[in-house]
Amino acid sequence: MKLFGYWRSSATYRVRIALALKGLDYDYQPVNLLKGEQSDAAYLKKNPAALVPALETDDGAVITQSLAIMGYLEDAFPHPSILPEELGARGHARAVAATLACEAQPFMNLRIQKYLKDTLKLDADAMSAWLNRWPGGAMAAAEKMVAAHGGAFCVGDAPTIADCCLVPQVYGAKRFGVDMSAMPRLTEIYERCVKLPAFEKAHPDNQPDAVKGN
Ligand SMILES: N[C@@H](CCC(=O)N[C@@H](CS)C(=O)NCC(=O)O)C(=O)O
Repeated sequence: MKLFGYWRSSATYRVRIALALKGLDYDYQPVNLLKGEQSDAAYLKKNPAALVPALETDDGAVITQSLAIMGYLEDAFPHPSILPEELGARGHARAVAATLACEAQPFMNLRIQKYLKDTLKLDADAMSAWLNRWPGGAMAAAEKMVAAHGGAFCVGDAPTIADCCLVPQVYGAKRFGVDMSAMPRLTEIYERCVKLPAFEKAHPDNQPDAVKGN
């Protein structure tokens, strides 16, 4: 399998965690977002949305969208699973994952932040208000969803697709200064996850395209 991604992309980071939790090997193909390589003609053939990640399977199929990629990995390589066994908990894990991947991260994606700064000319205070209102607001909802469920991880006592989405979201939130002081459960689970070898392997700093000291 080939994973097209970028070291600091939170959506790529999700997939790297899922691959590592499943113990799967892959060929990592960096797409430099700061150089605009997501819009290169060759890459657009893989993902017309000009976003990373994209996963090319050994059969040559190209799957985009991190949640769909993780769904593919779960279908193709079910053991170990990144979903809880009980059906209600499975649904809940998917809901937490979607809250983070669909309601939080899109509002802090690179092209959105560029548009806010370069086109709408938001200053640092307005950017901070945006980040705390939108990604921060969705994370606050995830905090409640996770707190209602209990367990060492987002849903239960083993990492699931929800934790694959949580860790990159917290990584991005810390990077962009989202206030997480009212999110003790997310913070605690994040701290627990990052100590695990699969999460360590998937960390942005440990990728071949990582830029040191950045
Ligand atoms: N919903 C997509 C989001 C993908 C996404 O936002 N990718 C970002 C990096 S995390 C990207 O490629 N940004 C490039 C850009 O904004 O130009 C997914 O889950 O895969």
